[in-house]
Amino acid sequence: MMPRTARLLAGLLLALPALAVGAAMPDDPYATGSGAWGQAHADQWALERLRVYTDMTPPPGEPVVVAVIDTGIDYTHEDLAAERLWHNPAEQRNRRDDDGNGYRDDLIGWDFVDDDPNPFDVSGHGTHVAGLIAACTDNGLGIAGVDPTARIMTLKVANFAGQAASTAVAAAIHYAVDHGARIINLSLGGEVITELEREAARRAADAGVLLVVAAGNKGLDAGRFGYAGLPGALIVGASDLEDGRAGFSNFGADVDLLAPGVDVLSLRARDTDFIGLSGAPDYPAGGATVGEDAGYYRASGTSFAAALVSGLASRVLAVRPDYRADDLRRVLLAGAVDLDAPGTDQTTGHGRADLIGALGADPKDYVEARLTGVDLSLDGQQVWLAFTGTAAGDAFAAARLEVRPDPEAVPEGPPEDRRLSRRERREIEERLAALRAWQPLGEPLAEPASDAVLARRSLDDLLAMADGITAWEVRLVVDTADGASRESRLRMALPPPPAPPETGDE
Ligand SMILES: [Ca+2]
Ligand SMILES: [Ca+2]
Ligand SMILES: [Ca+2]
Ligand SMILES: [Ca+2]
Repeated sequence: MMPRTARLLAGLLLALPALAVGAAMPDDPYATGSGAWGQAHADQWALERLRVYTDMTPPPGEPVVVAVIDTGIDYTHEDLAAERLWHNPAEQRNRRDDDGNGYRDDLIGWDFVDDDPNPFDVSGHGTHVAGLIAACTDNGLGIAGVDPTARIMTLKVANFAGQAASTAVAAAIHYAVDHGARIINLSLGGEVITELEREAARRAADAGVLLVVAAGNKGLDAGRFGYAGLPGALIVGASDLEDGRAGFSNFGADVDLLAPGVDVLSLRARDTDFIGLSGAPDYPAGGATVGEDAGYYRASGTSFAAALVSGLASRVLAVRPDYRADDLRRVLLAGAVDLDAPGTDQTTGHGRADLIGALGADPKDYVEARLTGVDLSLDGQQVWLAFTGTAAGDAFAAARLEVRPDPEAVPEGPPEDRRLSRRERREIEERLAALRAWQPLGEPLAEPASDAVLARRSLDDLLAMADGITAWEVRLVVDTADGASRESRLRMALPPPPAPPETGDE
């Protein structure tokens, strides 16, 4: 009979099949190298940071199909061989539409720009994205991909300049859903989304397909930009080498998580230089090209952060094929490494993506604590603040909202003033300590709430709490069924109190 501890250990190892395997670095030179373009960091620092190398054992399940809706792919690249591509099993090259799906000879996907079966990449953007997800790995050549077993479905919607028609994007999403993609990567710009695209995204969500979307590179609140508004989408911003938000990355309550998006190395499509094409100032032609054969390329942007998360999602799904899109989203968020303010915040969302965290998270043991904003309304002379967000999940037990003045706005101690008595100093110290403490904002929540008003408070009330300090911090704390808690924080500036009515004296 096995000793009890050994049995327990065996049970634990069985429960964690993906974590129990030792690390083995792939033999691709850039996977282990550094300084390939004179930089101080690892060539594939992004994969290292996501802890992709911790377990390179091929997952046991079926390859996951990831649709890349982008500028196409250079399928002749030697580090992205044919076996990394999705092939339409019901189609043959015979100028007929064998599977009757409306697309003739769509062997590996479709070119929605020219409406033909050849989605070749003349820009380079789509190839860079695809390489991050599924470049040939452990083949002694170039880079490693995040999920070496994934298959890329190539759906070309953007021309050489990266412009895409909304009809093409919508059609591509439908194609991906119809042909078995489990993940869709959408790393496109564009500020307006159409109802057609929204409908397609809803259909993808209903079909259990995870839509991974780049937050955008304007350094602004993502909520105001196009594809971040698609229903059900997982919105990815970019992090930098120091695990902070990259300055160009959009942010805000809509950003779900970050992934590395600065100086990210991937494949270069033949004869392309998309940074040069974008008209970036001070960029010398070919400056981002890497390797003796110029087959690789480094670039920064939320596009590549999104691609890394698509690869991560694919890798998780390969290990856990029974996960629904919702489960996948939950473990990616719960498994992220918390950055910036504790819990979900406006700068980094749930934090930076992490493979081991995602594989270790349980989608059933999930709670969401997420403050999304503060809405102001005027009722007579009284200004009201409504705090909105989500406090929900299977493991939800209770939730509470709390506020305090921004600790940086609260003085460290009493002023250096000889006239203050000992008693006066003590009183000031007590008052400052009270200001630093969290104070409840309304009644605790006994029931979960999604995208709802979680608490309401008058401006006068808040101003009275803080001696005229207008920089505030709000936090939502959700207690879980197992006694743990998750939180979300939001910084806000209180508006000035409404001006008194004009008296006509002045
Ligand atoms: Ca066809
Ligand atoms: Ca055919
Ligand atoms: Ca390789
Ligand atoms: Ca955080």
